[in-house]
Amino acid sequence: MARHLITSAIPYINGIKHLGNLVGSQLPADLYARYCRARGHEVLFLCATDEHGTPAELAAAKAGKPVADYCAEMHDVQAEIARGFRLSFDHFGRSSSPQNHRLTQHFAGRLYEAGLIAEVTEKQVYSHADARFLPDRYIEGTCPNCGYDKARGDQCENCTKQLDPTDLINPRSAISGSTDLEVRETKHLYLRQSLMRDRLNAWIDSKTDWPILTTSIARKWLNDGEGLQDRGITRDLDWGIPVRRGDQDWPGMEGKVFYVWFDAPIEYIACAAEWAEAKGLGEAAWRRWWREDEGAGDVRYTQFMGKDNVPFHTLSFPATLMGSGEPWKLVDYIKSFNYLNYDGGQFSTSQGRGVFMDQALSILPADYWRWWLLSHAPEGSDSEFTWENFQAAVNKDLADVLGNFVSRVTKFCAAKFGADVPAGGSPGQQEEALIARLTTRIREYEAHMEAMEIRKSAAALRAIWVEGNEYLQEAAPWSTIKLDPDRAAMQIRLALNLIRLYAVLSAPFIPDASAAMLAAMRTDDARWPDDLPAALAKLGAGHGFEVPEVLFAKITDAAREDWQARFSGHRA
Ligand code: B3M
Ligand code: ZN
Repeated sequence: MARHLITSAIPYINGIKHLGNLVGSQLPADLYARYCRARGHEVLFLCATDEHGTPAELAAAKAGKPVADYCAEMHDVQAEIARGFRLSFDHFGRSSSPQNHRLTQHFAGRLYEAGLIAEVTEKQVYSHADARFLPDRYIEGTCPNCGYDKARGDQCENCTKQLDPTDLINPRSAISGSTDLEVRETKHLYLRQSLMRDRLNAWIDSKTDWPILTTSIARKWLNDGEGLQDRGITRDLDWGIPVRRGDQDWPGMEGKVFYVWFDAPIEYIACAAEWAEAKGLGEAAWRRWWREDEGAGDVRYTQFMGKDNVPFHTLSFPATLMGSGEPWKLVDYIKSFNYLNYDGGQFSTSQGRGVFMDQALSILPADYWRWWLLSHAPEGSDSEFTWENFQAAVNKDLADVLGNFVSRVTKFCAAKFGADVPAGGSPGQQEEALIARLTTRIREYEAHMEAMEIRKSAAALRAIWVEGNEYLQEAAPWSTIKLDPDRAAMQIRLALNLIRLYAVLSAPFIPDASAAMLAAMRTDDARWPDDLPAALAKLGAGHGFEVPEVLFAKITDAAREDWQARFSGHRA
């Protein structure tokens, strides 16, 4: 038994995530958390909403709501969808929590004392009408290069030229349209990551077991071009965590907040504190997951994220933790993902192209999506969602292979032997051979799950389901029953036990179907099959069972075509 701390990248608060986002962090994290729990480990699985930054402010303004209210509402919306997908977070927190305010200010104070924060005076555009500084991309004007009149302060979309806001002709605020702008001096804090380059390098070098995708991104930022850049960690915004050093004011930083990417990873820690509070546990309860000196020495910490988030988790966040000089738990393994594309293009949040999490649940139950997404996780390279492929996988893997097995076995037994597990007969060579094959396959499945090889795990699980079908085909209890009813009873008893076994093994992928299978077998014994022969004898003669409702309905061509048209773009 080990202790696993598991976090998924925390989704931005503004808007609902698409399936590509889901498969790149929350869903595989859930798979792993469920697996670790099933193997008897102690697990703390955390996620939260990432609530600060300009996008949150602007989305709230667009919705005509105070930003705090907007975030509270959207947090509940995301929490509800996460429940819909059966994401088994121990806590779904909020980066705007008081715990995160305290911890973020604490880290800033420690980094300052360690000489790792620089105060830099910069020139920035201030809008009188909006009463705020404008980030570069919220200033619009005419491009000096091509004359395009909607160029942004950071780049012209038309000719792709990189710009400074002061390059723009007739600059105006993208928020209010006001041209009453002024360049003002303002002070910002920089995290001096460059001073930690050697430490970070050595740390990344020590991670020889990490996926190449993770380490190659980290090395690129550490060593390429100008190397590790110091990063601005403050912004001139109203909404966010006020800049303080621990519990003291920070002279010259009044009215400023920390940059969203500074406080977001700290929420992984704060979320544990929120969890402890919600559970009525004390400080020690969460610190034993996060402080090496308070019990986290034996914790294994795994993070899940899309590749775009890797630099922040391999460099900036570790720099924050190491730089504090305190024994905070550093990540042990980062599982990162490529992108999932949608039907010949990209998922697009702005164009509403692709399937978003709420829409997905409105057309099919969570397990259908979980199975397809996990079995096609973009691990080695980008992967693509197509409706044809989705339809084929659901119909074949879930309906034909697994669903059909469950329905054939239970229906046949109910018709020929009644509503209890039948008595009689004893296993022979065929059964021994099956058990030997299954044992090998289960060990394979476990090895892939432990290595977080998600596609391989799905393939191994499917192969375990196939074994059941092949056994049934070979054993043919519908024929055996005519000559040797005892032997048929033994075969069907084994097959009913396979249903329970499949429920246990499949739960990390398809938790609802797994629960339905256990319920049909009238058991809640979901112990992992460390001893397979024993696991396959759990449901003994006389144990009642039910014929379950159809586990997985097939997707028709008509439904597929309808969805294909509906999700091609321009979400209503
Ligand atoms: N919120 C990006 C995203 O939602 C960002 C991740 C933060 S992880 C600390 O994909
Ligand atoms: Zn231009």
